[in-house]
Amino acid sequence: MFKPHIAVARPLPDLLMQALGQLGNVGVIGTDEDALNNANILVCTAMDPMGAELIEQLPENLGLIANIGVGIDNIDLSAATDRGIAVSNTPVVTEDTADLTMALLLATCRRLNRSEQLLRDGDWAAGTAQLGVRAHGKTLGIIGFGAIGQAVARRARGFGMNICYHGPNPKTEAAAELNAHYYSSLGALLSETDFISLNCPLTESTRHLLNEKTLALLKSGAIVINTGRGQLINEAALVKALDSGNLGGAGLDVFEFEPRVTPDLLRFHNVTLLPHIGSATGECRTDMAMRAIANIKHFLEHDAPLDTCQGVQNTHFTEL
Ligand code: 8YV
Repeated sequence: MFKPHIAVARPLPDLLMQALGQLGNVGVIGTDEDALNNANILVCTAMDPMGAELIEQLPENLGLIANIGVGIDNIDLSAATDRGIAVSNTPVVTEDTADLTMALLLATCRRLNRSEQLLRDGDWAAGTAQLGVRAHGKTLGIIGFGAIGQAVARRARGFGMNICYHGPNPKTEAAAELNAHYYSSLGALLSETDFISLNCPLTESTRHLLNEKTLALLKSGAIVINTGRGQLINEAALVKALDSGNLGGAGLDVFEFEPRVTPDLLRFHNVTLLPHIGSATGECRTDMAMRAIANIKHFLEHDAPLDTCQGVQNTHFTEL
């Protein structure tokens, strides 16, 4: 029976390596000298850039790049398509990422980290003096109303928030169900909402969606939450907005220069910083691993993965 060669871009958890081992001969790039030689399948994560140059050099027999993660901005999709290489992702991180988005929103507006830090330092009084801002009754502007954006909206409605969203097109059915109001203008959404949650993919049209110009449109005291991708925000401009006092705070799970965190961000007590843990529950990581395996199996049996990323509508976000 044909045993494919599977190259993995980095060492993966043991159970996943074992499951891959049952499907084919597995080699780790950078560790096993000939991991890429004759590889039929390449397994990677959001942390592994698969640019055009690298894709062009992939072996002739390589037919699938199986990404472990829903976002595929790490992969040059058109270079893969040009080479006839299929690309798959794992769209099973929706609920866990939405949970983390709400956790970041609440932690930031109620100053949880600062209060806890003061308590741990033995300063109970200073901890109790930390006044946050309330979430209920406020308006949340969600940028990107796909599966994750909608899951955030469902949760935020439970917290008594009003929901607005911006994206390339209105999503009338989901919006009616969630009582969410569509803004075709990003600028209008930014200037009228109290919290902003970034839940759109990173593409050429969303890179630095929040920059000096757009951050200046935010309501005074607004709070920005990012569980999408770090490069959606120009961090130098974010630091300026925080320094100006106009921005009320930020909750960030992802960073522009990940895994490096812009040092200036560490100065602010109204900023919550997490190391890209949107999908980091045991259950979600298991779901992701199983989905990647399912994609590989489907590719081996039917010459196409289950979650094919090619031909997906290109998300074009409107300009201001
Ligand atoms: C990462 C994510 O893939 O699904 C995504 O797009 O960003 C995350 O789930 C995960 O942290 C592993 O790199």
